[in-house]
Amino acid sequence: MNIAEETPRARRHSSFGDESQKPAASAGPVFGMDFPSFVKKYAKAKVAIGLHRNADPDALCSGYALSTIFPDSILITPDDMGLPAKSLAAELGIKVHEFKKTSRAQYEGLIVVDAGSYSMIKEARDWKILGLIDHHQKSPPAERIAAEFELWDAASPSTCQLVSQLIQSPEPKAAFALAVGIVSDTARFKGGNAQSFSELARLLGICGKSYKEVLEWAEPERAPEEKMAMLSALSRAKCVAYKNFVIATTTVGGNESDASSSLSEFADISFAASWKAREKTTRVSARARKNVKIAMNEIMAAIGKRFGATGGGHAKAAGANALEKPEAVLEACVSAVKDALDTD
Ligand SMILES: [Mn+2]
Repeated sequence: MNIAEETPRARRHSSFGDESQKPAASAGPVFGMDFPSFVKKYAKAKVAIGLHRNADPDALCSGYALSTIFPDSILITPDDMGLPAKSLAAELGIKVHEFKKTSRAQYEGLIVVDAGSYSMIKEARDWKILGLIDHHQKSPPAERIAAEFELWDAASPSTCQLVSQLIQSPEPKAAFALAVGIVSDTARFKGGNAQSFSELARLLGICGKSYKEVLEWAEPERAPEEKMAMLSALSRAKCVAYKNFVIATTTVGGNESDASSSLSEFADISFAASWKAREKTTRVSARARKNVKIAMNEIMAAIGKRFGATGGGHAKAAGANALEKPEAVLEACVSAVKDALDTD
């Protein structure tokens, strides 16, 4: 499923003053041992830091920043990273290994970032899980990854923000990477909170880079053919109005996450689906604008389950896999939204 690359948008519509001002030292709910003890325990160990499949800048950058405090660590991923993460890794000279080419026996264990569910990183099932830092909604217990050290905070707009709050003095390159991850995963602050701004300001001070430079890597220009594909997906979109909400759907050859994001610039709720012929699976990506109260991760979990697979993510950005053709899945998504709006 593509939930890992789903970018949370505005999480809540707050009036002044109701946004909790956590001190920088507190990075949210910690389970198991505390972070300093965790770092101390594995400081000299050979560890792997696992990124979810189709890694995005939030996964890459939080993993990279973490790797700077575990000197004998590698970054490891199930498959090809997404294009924005891939070009950023090339720019910063970050080496990322593949699970299938890595001998597990050589490592003490795995620290998972930006994923809390085995459905986002199924290769982790074979590993001893040492640590977990994530901001996705909790997945069902059977899919949930448990670790010795867990920092799990679904209220955090990005994993990079959590890691930034953990690491008091990141190296300049790690600070730049974390800044890119924060801007990218908040969809340029649509999903940010007060700490997103304070951490970003701090990180810019450390890395000495401009916001413009960070933005260029957080939201890289697409290739012309990608832009063409996206515009044609938008022109094929079907829209329905229901109870004052506009629901839009479209099918794409890939990049369903980008397509549903683009649709949601105007539609209140959007779905983009692509057919993965090899897996005989539809991958669907969902978005909701800030005025929508229903949680898309719940809709996607139900769709995944209904069509023999899984789904989840964030309230405003979620995704699912479904063992059914895109048209039927999109139809089910629209009905699920209507049902949810009926009971809302
Ligand atoms: Mn993330």
